Amino acid sequence: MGLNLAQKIIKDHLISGEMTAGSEISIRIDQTLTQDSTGTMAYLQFEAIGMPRVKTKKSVAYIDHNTLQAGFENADDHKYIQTVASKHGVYFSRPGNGICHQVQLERFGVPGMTLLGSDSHTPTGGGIGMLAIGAGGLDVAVAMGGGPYYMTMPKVCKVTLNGKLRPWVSAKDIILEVLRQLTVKGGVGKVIEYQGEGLASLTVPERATITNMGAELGATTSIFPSDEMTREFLKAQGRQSDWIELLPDADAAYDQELTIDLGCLEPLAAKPHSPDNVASVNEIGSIKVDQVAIGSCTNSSYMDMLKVAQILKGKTVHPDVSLVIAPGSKQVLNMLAKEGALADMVAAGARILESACGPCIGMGQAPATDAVSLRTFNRNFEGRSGTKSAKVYLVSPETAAASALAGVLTDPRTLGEAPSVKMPDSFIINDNMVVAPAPEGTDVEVVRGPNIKPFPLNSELPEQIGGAVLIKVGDNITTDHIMPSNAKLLPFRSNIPYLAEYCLTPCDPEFPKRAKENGGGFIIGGSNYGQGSSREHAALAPLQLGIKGVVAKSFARIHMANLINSGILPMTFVNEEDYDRIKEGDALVLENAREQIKAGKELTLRNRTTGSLIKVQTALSSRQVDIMLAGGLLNYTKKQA
Ligand code: MIC
Ligand code: SF4
Repeated sequence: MGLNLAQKIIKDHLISGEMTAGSEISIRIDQTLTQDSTGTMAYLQFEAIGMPRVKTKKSVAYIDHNTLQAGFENADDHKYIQTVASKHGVYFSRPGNGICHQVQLERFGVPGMTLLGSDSHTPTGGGIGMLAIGAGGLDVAVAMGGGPYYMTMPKVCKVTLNGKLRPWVSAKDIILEVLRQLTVKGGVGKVIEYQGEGLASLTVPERATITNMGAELGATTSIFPSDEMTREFLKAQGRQSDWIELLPDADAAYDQELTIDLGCLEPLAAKPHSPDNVASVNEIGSIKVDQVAIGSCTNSSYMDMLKVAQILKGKTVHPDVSLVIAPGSKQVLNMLAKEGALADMVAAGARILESACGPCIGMGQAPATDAVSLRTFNRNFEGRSGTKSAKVYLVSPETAAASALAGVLTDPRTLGEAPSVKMPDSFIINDNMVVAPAPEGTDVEVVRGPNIKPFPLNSELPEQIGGAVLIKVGDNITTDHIMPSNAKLLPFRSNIPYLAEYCLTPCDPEFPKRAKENGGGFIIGGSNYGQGSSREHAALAPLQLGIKGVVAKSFARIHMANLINSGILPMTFVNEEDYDRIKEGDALVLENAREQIKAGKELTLRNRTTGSLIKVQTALSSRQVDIMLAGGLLNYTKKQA
C-alpha cells in the first residue's frame, strides 16, 4: 500500500511510535515559528529548559500580534523577544514585516519539511507542502531545543477538488464549504489532504487560505502536494532551490474522502458566531454592513489585495461603512505601493493598517455596538472583535470589497466582470526586516521589562485531587472564552497573574473570584472544549487559579496538550449523561489519583455532594502519564535532564 502526503512526511521525520492512526508518535521538527502573543512565554520556557542555542534548521520569531503600543508592555516584550532570539539562534522578524504565517510562506517554508508554530494557524504552511502544525509555546520551546514533537498519529481525510472556480468565487469559499460540510469538530484527529484536478488552477497563496482555515475544522493540519504551482511560487520568491516534488502515491489509502466540485461553489459566508455556520451570501441577503475588514493570515496575499484594489478602483466606500485593510506582509504592501494598487485603495476611502494581525485579534478596530462586521478572517467567535454585541461574518476578499462599496452584504457576482489577477513572475524580495541571530558564543544581554512576571509552575501530582466544580460550560467553548484576547489584555501575555483575573469571564465574570475563594477546583466542559487558538495561557491562567482538572465531553487537540503540559488533568466522560448530573458547586474528588492515572485509561471521580461515582477517561500516553505525575512538561523535562 502506498503512502499519502502526510504519511510520507511523517515517515521521513518519525522518531518513535507506530504510524497507525490513534497511537502516539514523535517526529523531528525542522522549522519553528513563534509570534509575540505566545512567543514571550515560549522563550521564557526555552530559557527555563536551559539550552544555549536552538537546534532546528530554522527558527523564526515574529512580531505581528501585539503591535498596538498603548503602553510600555508590548514594546518591552518585543525587546525581550528580539534579544532572547538573537542570543539563542532565532531569526527575528521585526514589527511591520508581516503576519507570521504569510511571511513564513513567502520567505521560509520548504516543501516536505516539518514546521511547528506557537499559533494555531501554523498549518498555513501546508499550502506549500509542509507538514505544519500549531502547538502550545512549551511544545515549541522543546522543539527549538531539538526535542521531538509528540502527537497522535492522525487519520487522513482526502478532499478531492474537481473542476474550476467560477469568476468571483475564491479559495475562501472552498474552505467555507469544507467547514459547512465537516463542522468545527470534523477535522479533529485528522490531516486534511487536498487532491484533484482542481489543484492545477489554485496558486500557493490560494492553497494557503484553505490550509490556514483548516485550523477551524479542529484538524491537526491540512496539506497540498508540492507540484508545478509550488515550484512557480518558490521561483517567484527567488527560492526555486527549496522546491522538491511531493505527491501522494497513486495507491495511497485514506480514512475518509470528500469531493467538492469547484464549479458549483458560490460566494459563501460564515455567520455569527462560528466559522462553520455557513450559508451562501445570497441566502443571507443584503443585510446592512457597518464595518469591512480585509486582511489576516487567511486572506492578505498580494493577489487577494490586488483583487480588492481592482474592485475599489475609481469608486468610493459606502458612507456608512468603515473599510480597513491590512496587507499580510511588507512584501505585499511594498508591491501594492509600487504597482499603484495602494493608491486605488486609499482613493476609494480604505483605512490602511500596518501589516499585522490587527483587528483579527481585537487589536484595534473593535466594531460599534451591535454592528455588522464583514471580515476576510478565520474566526468569528463572539466577542473576539472586541465588541461583544458585534456580529461578525467571515467572507472572501471579493465579497468584502463588493459589500464595502454597496453598504450591504453583496454577492460580488453582481458587479459584472471579475478582476483578473495573476501570480507575478517575481515578488519583491527584500528581507531587511528579518534580523539574523548573533553568532554563536556572542554575549547578548536579554532585556526583560517589568511586565514579565514569573509563570506558574505546577508541582508533583498529589495522592488525591479534590475541589469544587467552579464552573460548568456548554459545547464549543473556545480559548477566546477561557483566556480572552483583546487590545487591553494582550499586552499581559507575559503576566499570568494579571491575565488570570479574566479567565473564563466571558462565560461567568465571577469565575476567577470563585476559583480563588475555593482555592482552585474543577471545570466542567461540553464537547470540543478549548477549540481555537493555541494560546497556552488558556491553561496557565487556570493553573494560576488552582484548577486541578477539567472534565469535558471532548477536547480540542492543542488545548488538551496545553492542559497536560501544565499538569492539569483533562478527563472525558465515559457516559455523556453524567455531564447533566454534575452541578456547579458539587465537590469532586479523584482518590488515589497517582495510582488511578498510572493504572489505566478509565478513572473514577467521586461526587461528594451527590454521593455518586463518575466514570471518566484520560487519553494519556505513558509519556503523558509521567508528565502528569511530574506536574507538567517543564518539571518532567527538567527531571529527564
Ligand atoms: C488567534 O488567532 O487566536 C491567535 C491570536 O493567533 C492565537 C494565538 C494566541 O492566542 O496568541 C492562535 O491562533 O494560536
Ligand atoms: Fe493573527 Fe488572526 Fe492569523 Fe491569529 S488568525 S495569526 S490573530 S491574523
